[in-house]
Amino acid sequence: MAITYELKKVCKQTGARLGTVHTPHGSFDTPVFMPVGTLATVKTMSPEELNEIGANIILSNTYHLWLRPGEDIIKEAGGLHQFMNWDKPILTDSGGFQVFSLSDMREIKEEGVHFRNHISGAKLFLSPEKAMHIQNDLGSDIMMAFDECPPYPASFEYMKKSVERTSRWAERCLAAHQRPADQGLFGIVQGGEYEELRKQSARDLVSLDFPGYAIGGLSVGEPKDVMNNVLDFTTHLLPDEKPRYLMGVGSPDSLIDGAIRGIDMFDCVLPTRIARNGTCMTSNGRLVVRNAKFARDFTPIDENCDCYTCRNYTKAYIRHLIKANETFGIRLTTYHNLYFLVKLMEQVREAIAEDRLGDFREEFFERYGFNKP
Ligand code: PRF
Ligand code: ZN
Repeated sequence: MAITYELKKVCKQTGARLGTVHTPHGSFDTPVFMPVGTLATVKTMSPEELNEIGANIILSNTYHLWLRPGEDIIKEAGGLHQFMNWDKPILTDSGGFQVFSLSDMREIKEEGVHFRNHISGAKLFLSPEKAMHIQNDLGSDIMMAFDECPPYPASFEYMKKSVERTSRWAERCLAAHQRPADQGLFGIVQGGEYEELRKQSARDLVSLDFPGYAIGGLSVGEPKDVMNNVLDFTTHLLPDEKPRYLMGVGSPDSLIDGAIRGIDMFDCVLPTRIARNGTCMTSNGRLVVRNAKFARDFTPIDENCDCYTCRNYTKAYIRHLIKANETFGIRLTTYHNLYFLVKLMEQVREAIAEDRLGDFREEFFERYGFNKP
């Protein structure tokens, strides 16, 4: 099996899991946050810098790499790892979600999805078989099944039809997968906020015996307590001996609350996206370094951070760079934000090891300002 999960310990205070996922390109400890490298690069970060901050797995996207430069070119380069000079694990999303969030005029059929290219406007078609073929060519360590992620809110009737189609698509993905020996394929549980449908989706997918499972269809506009509630009744439907991945979630509070509900893997564009407009995650909450009040602030972004950015540069300098559109500014904020989340997950793993993730959550939320009304 390409992907194996080792459950090392369960936090006595919260039930969070400490583990390790093994892949053909090495192992990573969980819970983990995966930086997003949509177009075969984590925007502004070199692979050396990703190594330096302690990132041990990154995510990339089938949809974007299929359109540009094309999976044939990446295959010819020797696969995505070689193409981008990253030799640690890579997870690729299937394109399912991106088709629904980025494209115009999509039409969902049993066979697959017809839509228009968000760059050129050309007519395109993506199906379970095609998503598997592209991901086999990319050579990612973890591939995702081709699913439908319905918008929030969706009616029970629509969601039921969608979940059933996603289960049929998952079966087609397994049948089309050409490299099960060195690429692990994860199934994606859907079902929106409906407990009955999450149960149905989990039952269908677990019976297909994937090496890991994702929970999709969350962080699509629903309130946080809806997401936490869905996790409360969904994670325990999944086998203990397989990794669980919550897709598209990356705010610090949701990472901690997800880990407490038994999630092992997370990804999100949030830290890198907000970094590019000058917003930083710090131990005292979000900080907008572009803000005029930092024009003469010669202290680091986060006094409690020992990253390259915080050891060497001031808010005043970074603010100046970003306001002047100097690319070094967004490199510094991106580096800091990713370091912040990677370190946060290290602290979460340490707290699980010592059975005190509940205490850690309280302290973190207090400092970060989540407990304020
Ligand atoms: N499905 C897939 N990718 C995703 C999602 C999903 O539901 C989400 C939902 N937040 C993010 N990325 N395939
Ligand atoms: Zn820093």
